[in-house]
Amino acid sequence: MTQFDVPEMSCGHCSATITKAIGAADAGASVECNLATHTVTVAKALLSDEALVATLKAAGYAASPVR
Ligand SMILES: [Cu+2]
Repeated sequence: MTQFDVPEMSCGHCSATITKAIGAADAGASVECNLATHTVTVAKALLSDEALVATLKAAGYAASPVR
């Protein structure tokens, strides 16, 4: 499980776009978006953290893993 900082995620539309983008790239992943903290938690992903960051970037959101 990895948590990503996604500063530009600010509303339900953003979280829906992000959830859909990750779902399209990795159908088995579970995605939880927290609008209050601007974080996205991805569990059960087959993709690497780097690939998930690239997926979020392609969807229009800069992201970085939280360590
Ligand atoms: Cu939004």
